[in-house]
Amino acid sequence: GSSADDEPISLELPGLGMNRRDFMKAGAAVGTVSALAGCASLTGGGTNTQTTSGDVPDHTVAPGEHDEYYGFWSGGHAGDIRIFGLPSMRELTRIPVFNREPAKGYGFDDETNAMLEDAGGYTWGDSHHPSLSETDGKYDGNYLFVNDKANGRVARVNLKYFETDAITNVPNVQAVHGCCIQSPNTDYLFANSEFRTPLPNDGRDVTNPEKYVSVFTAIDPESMAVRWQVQVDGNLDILDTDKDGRWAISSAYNDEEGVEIEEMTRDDRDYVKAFDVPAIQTAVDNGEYEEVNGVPVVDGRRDSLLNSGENPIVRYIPTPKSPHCVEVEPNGKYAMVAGKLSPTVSIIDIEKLASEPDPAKTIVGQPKVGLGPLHTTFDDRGQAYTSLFIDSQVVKWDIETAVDSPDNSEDAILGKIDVHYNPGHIQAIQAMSTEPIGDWLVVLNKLSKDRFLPVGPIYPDNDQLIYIGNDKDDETGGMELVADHPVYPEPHDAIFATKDKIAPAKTWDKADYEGEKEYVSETNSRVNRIDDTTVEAYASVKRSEYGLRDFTVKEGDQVTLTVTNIEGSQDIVHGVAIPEYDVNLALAPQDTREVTFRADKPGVYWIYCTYFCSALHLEMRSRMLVEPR
Ligand code: CUK
Ligand code: CUA
Repeated sequence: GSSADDEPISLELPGLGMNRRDFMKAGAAVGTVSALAGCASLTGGGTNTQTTSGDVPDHTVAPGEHDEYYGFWSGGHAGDIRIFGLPSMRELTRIPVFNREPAKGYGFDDETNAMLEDAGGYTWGDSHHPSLSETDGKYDGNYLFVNDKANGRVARVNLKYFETDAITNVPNVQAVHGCCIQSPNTDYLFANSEFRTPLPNDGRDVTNPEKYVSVFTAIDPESMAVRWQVQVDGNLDILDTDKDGRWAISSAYNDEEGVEIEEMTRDDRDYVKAFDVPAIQTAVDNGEYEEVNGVPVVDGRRDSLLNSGENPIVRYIPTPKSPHCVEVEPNGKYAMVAGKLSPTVSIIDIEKLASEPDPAKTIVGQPKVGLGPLHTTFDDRGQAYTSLFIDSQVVKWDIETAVDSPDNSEDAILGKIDVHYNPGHIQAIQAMSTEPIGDWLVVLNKLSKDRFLPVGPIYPDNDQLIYIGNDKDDETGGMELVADHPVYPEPHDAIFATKDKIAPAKTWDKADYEGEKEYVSETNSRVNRIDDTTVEAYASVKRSEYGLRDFTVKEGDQVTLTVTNIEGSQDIVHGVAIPEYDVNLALAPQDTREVTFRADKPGVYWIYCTYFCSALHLEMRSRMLVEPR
């Protein structure tokens, strides 16, 4: 056709005054940097030529049947988590995290509103990296954690209720990007601040970029309190941990500590940071830190006292320029650092982090995988799958062969498959735990271009399902593209667990809020006037009535409405909507919510239920009568 896609796009990166020799020097293929910016030119107009063969299991799930796996997607700057069933890829629900969300009443009741306000009061977040809690290296189904890149926060989702129950606004950071729990027992939640800022960022040193720092943060996953931080050289990026509770390994860029792109890409090396968690803990216990905004900050810069001895607290491992991600394979033996600007993956031997005095020698393999490697995932057979952003492909490779082959060799490559288009994260079932399954893989493509009906100039992403259960000696190594799935902008990452690992409640357990909120029974629905301007109203709700048929307040009263859904049956949800008062509660069975507002508009306000709950749903009504003063 003659669409804009087919027209050549300049390979120059606007504003980047680098010449081609600089790219080469940076260990990148010619034009790689500009291709990352103007990638549309390199994806081709390719159509899907791979078809599925007979030995791929049916990914569709029959009516009434369940999926095998839970998938937890980050929503990117939508700020939420989305739950998909795999392999059908049906979206099951969304969990609002950093975003207020009316369908679930999140941010509308007093408790969730206060949580969002206490966490900074921002109206949005940018969730990238979901991480499931583990016990003994296996997903335990208790919690999911996720970062907010935009506002430097981390949040916890309680998987009993599939609801966000804590958000921590991390001090001393800007742009929390890398975020993951510490394997194997979730002793810490770790978070990387990507952007370098003065420490503290209170107006000092704004014009002294050499004083900006990036910090690694350890958070207690139960209290969600920040325990300690480590400041380092360069910009921290994405991270993963080993499987033994010792090392947290972060990708990093801008070792030059520049503030403009030319400065950030001047040298030919960057340094992955491997944090020795027990050693940092010891330094904190010994008081070897500076307290900043109430947090002990340990100095992990390359030339610091704690790093200059024989047992540095942070190891600086040289890699090609500007790597993207770190992923540790399920055995915990190797950490894979995808090269991004370099067409390689650097393989770090985790055991060598403690024993090898020369950090460069902890890299035991560097297979050449293709252009723009961003993320790597794993099956249960010692094979890795890396997304190639520029090549718009997934490459399958053999880990031990890559370790045994000379650097930059292609010996380990088992096959490549085209994806559509420009993949970011890639994830196989349970690949982040010690129990990978090795059947399905999802590749999260940043562009969908021609794959779906056009929906205006902001396109959906395209998450593609690939079957990896058949190892074959063919062009793709047996990988088969099975399905395209449009997704609302803009998931970055996903994590998948077998369905037996996740056990959500069907109704609320009122013991979980006893002492904090009153369970309002039908007979205890009432209105209490506390003083001249304060009213508390308590109402039960069931099909098809509220415990209060009406209640009267005076203009200007502060009203706190407490409502309990007294239903015992699963899936019978009721709502409390008050027109013109911006009140919107959603109540699962046995749940109680409170909302406080000022009744500043006299008149009659019909309270109605937002969830269609019975044949008399429309008649299910109450009235708030606001009398003029
Ligand atoms: S980052 Cu987005 S594609 Cu935030 Cu995990 Cu790599
Ligand atoms: Cu309750 Cu509709």
